[in-house]
Amino acid sequence: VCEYQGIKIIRIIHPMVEAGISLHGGHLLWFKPTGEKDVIWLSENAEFDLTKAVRGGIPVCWPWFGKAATPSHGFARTSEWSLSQHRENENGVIVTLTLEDNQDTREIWPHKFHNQMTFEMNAELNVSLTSTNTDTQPWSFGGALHTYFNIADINNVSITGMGHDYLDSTQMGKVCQGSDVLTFSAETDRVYTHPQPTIMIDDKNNQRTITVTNDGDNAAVIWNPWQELSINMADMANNSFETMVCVESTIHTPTMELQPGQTHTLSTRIAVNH
Ligand code: TA6
Repeated sequence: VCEYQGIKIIRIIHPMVEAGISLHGGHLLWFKPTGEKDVIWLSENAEFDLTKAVRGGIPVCWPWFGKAATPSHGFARTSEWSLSQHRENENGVIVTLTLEDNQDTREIWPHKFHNQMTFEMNAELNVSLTSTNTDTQPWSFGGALHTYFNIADINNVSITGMGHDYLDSTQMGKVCQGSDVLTFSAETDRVYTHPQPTIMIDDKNNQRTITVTNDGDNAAVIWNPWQELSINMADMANNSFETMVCVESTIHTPTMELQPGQTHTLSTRIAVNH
């Protein structure tokens, strides 16, 4: 564990993989299988500040997605998580972090919970968020594993497996129909409501595809801010939208209800193929 601007980061160096996980936000910051380019994008202008979410990596949006309430994307991504377990052998590394309700979280969201993030890292990355209702009343939640992927050039990337039906967040959630193969030429911010279990990012200029297999979700979000929005974001360099795309394992609408003692796991598995 090292510390950077007050943020504790677990650095993983293993023959199969290098990775970094921040306790602030329970946030994976980088992931690089040996011999591969970075799979996850981290903004060169990322701000490491305990009051904000880091731009890039895999922010944990919970217990809601987007602007459903304040703060945007929930409080998990700006909360301090605890390291609960670390195991490694020749097959890879597993790190688990936990976050439970405390006075700060109950002021924002008045429920008791136990969350566990599990990061299994080898040539692949398997990230899961297991939420348990430790309260005496049921509660509902949404959220996302808001993964930022590192790509060579957004102008030469295509994505399949998102399904057809989506809500367009750039048009106030208008219901739209898309095509099988998705390419990018402008700001894109969409909630796909019937994604396939496996989504493929064809990163042509890197001569690789990334497969994203989500589970426990009911939607897949895709996001690229394009130039104008990036210019307006202090933690993103003006042209860095060209090398990132978010594909997110998401619980959108309807949100998920958990009875006392009940558990739910939201996950994303990420693999690189040549
Ligand atoms: O998942 C897409 C999205 O909700 C976009 O609307 C965009 O705002 C993005 O997430 C980033 O949100 P943030 O709060 O991290 O700036």
